[in-house]
Amino acid sequence: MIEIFKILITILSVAGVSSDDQSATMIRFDGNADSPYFQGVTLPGGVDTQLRTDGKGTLSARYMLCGVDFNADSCNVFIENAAIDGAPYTQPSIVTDSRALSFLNDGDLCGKIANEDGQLVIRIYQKMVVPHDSVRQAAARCGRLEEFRYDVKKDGKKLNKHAMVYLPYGYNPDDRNTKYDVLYLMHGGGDNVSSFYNDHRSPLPLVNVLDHLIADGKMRPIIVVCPTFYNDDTNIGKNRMEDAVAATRDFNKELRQWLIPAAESHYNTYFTKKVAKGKDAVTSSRDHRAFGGFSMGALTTWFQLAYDADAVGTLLPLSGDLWVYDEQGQKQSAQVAAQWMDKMLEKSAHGRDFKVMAYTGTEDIAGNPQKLLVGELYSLPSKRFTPANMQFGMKEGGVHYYGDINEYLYHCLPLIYPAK
Ligand code: FER
Repeated sequence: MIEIFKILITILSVAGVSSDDQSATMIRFDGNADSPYFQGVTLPGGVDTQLRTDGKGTLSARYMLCGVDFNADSCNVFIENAAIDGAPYTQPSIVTDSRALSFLNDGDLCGKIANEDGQLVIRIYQKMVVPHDSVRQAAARCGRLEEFRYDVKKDGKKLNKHAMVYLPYGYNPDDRNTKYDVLYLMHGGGDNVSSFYNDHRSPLPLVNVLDHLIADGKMRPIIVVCPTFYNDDTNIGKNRMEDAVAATRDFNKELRQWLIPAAESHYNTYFTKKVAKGKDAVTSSRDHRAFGGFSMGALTTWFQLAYDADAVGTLLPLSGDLWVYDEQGQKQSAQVAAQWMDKMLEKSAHGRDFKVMAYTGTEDIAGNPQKLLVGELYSLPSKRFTPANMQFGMKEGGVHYYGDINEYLYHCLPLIYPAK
């Protein structure tokens, strides 16, 4: 669920009437909305009508918000928020003249009413797309996985490393004119180049997600490259944190210098070494490249954005926050991490020109840390991160493993790679 509105409610008056078996209550209220998507207040006239017939209760709150959206455009938002007694979520309907928020007019929405220390809070969410059960089975037309090997020079040592590559159904290596966007996906601590595709713990292999989305015309075919921040596979099952953090921080260098030139010359992609004088080949093709990862791979992704936003246009940190340390090796707060990111991006030619699609789960160990980080990024005075370049979703009940992570990819890949 993607939180769009957070509205603090102040009750103005309550009027009620009852008969033997029915009751009606009308609650007039004011609301104050403040979220990265919209800031504003209710216009006079907001009322919640609660009806009770034969012990069954319904409520319907109707109100008009007036304010500004994340593009700083003035707009009105009409909300009808309906619920039945005992249901965990409300059913909102929205009418707005905001262009930035126009996705809400026919959006798949839900809402939640909470009482937080005596303050009534209404939240309205956009639902994330959930794969149908059939996606858990193999598709009729399948892409294929193959190992890709490439050379790296690191710390004065020559290494031959591997990545696991997904090639979509119909990919023809000889057809150099049909080019594909490339998504790099980095595994979590102690995992390896195959973890996204077919982790033994995951009921939803990424291969199925990709095959189905492509076959159903929900996204265009892409190439997925799963590398490793480790030097080899001897770390499988072991997650030595100090080693992993350094490796995730440095991976952007390997990506730019070794992996992109090797993989994207070998496969049919938009990367070409023939670029105009003064232009850089990796940067020139960044709009056709995305980088994402799970957990320590999400950390790799945040570091990728911070150190080399010029190399990738889209970033998918999945269940992981950003670890920034002080000189004593103490992990810093989300606020300090966000400020560090802001400073790093200040130096980049693409420091505002990126898309972050960040997702996690409410039961995920990275859930709260990532939510805090995203909140701090949205709150930066530089306004570098807004809903225009960063989406953040949280799956109710989502946990820290590839089954849920691949669901987040099912939600966001069609947004990044709409079918042509
Ligand atoms: C996080 C929570 C957990 C995170 C990483 C982890 C980078 C990784 C845990 C592990 O590998 O054991 O927020 O962000």
